Amino acid sequence: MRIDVVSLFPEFIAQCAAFGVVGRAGERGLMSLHGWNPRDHAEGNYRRVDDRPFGGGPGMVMLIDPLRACLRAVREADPRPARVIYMSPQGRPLDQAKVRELAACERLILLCGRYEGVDERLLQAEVDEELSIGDYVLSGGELAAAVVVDAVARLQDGALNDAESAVQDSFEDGLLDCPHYTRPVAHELGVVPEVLMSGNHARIARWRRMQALGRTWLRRPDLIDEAALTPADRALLEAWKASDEGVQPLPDGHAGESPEQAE
Ligand code: 4FV
Repeated sequence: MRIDVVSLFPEFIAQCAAFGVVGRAGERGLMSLHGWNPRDHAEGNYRRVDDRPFGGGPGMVMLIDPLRACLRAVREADPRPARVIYMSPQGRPLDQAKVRELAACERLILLCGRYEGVDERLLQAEVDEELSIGDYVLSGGELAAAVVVDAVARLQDGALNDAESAVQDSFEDGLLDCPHYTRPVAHELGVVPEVLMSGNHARIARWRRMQALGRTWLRRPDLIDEAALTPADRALLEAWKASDEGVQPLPDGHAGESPEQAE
């Protein structure tokens, strides 16, 4: 997979992608990452890349031509067709399903905005889709692009060692992940659940599924509604709710009251 990132700070992404799984994906030739600075494609002595917004208001807007010339150079750098993605709060929320889709692409071009954003005409002419990493405002699209690079890199075949396999990822099956434990078995902070020491893989898988269902129901009920739960899942979830883990934490400030009183 090839990823080209258009940014006023291309070294930012290069740094982000130099470590861990992403770094290794690059070393293993599973992904190549290329940074492009639109200022290198700007005209004039000042090589402007932004200007004041029409209609007034604060901040600056990124100019069309430096970005257009830069994108032309990026496209010409490799004959493979690329999907152009603009990272912005106006984009579709990024989720694991979209990450899986992008990870299957041969080539991505990630466009990072700065200032108030990019002239809309450039977006209409050059961008295939807009993606957001969350409902908050960053100072630039680079962090969002780095999130995409990391999330798709680790899904490249061979990027993860089997120990790190993506199969058990959160959201892989639309649920949150189960809790994880490692040595020591007994610690002043608590003891590892006995089932995980049982060696009974069926019981362990069942416990992990129940935990994933319960935590998702408790923390992200929206995901439970979307998840295609089997009758067995529903039974596991009811068992979890009935267990002491399923007891609803009292809302803050209601310590000592019974759940009824707290309502
Ligand atoms: C953003 C987000 C984001 C908005 C103005 C860059 C900034 C500045 N990108 N998900 N949230 N972008 O805040 O993707 O140009």
